[in-house]
Amino acid sequence: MNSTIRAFAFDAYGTLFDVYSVTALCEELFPGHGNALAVLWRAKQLQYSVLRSLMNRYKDFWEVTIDALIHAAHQLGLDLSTTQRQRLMGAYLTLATFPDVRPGLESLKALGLRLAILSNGSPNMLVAAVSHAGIADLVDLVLSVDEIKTFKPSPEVYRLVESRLKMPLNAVGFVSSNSWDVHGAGSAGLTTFWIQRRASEPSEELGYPAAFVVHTISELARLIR
Ligand code: LAC
Repeated sequence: MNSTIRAFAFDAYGTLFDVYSVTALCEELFPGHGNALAVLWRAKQLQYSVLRSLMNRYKDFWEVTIDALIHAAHQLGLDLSTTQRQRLMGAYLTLATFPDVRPGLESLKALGLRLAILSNGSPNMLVAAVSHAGIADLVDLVLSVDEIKTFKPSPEVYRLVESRLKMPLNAVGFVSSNSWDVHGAGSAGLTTFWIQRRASEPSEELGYPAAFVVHTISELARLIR
C-alpha cells in the first residue's frame, strides 16, 4: 500500500506495554479484587488525563496514575497503604511487554522506517518502560506529552510528530491498540493503524476509525512493503 509512510509513532500503554500485567500484584495485595482494581485503575487513569486536559490542569502521567490508583482503591473499599501504593506504582515501571513488540519493531526497522513512541506517559515512566522492555535500540525517539502539558487525544499532541520527526503528518503512521487514541490521531491528520488485540473489541464511535486494522505489530511491515 502505503509507500508514503516513512515513520511510525507508537502509543505506549496498552500497545507496547501491558497495563494489565499489574493484575497479579493487585491480586496478591488484595485477594479477590485484583482484576477489578487493575481495570478501574486504568479506566480512572485515562479519565483523569482527559478531565485534566479539559480543566487545563495538567499534572504529569505519573501523578495522574497515583491519583487514579488512590481513587480506584477507595471506590472498591480497599485500604491502600503507602507501601502498597509504592509497590503498585513500581510495577508500572516494569510492565510486561507484548510478545509481538520486539519482532514487530525489528521488521519495521529492517524496512528503514523511523520509529517513535508518542505517549501520555511522563518521560521517566517511558524511559523505565523502554529500558525494561529492552527495545531502546529500536526506538529512535521517545516523545512525551509532557513537553506540551496536555494529554492525548488533544490534536496538538499528535501534531508533535511533524516537528520532532521533521516529516509531514501524512508520512507518519500512528499505531495504537487504544481505539480512542486511533480516532484522536486520525482526527489530527495522521494515517492510523489500530492493533485490535481482541477480535471482539469494537471500534469507538468518534468519527475517525483506523485506516488499517491489524491484530499484532508484526503485521504492520507487510502493509507498507
Ligand atoms: C499512552 C496511554 C494513553 O501511552 O496509553 O499514551
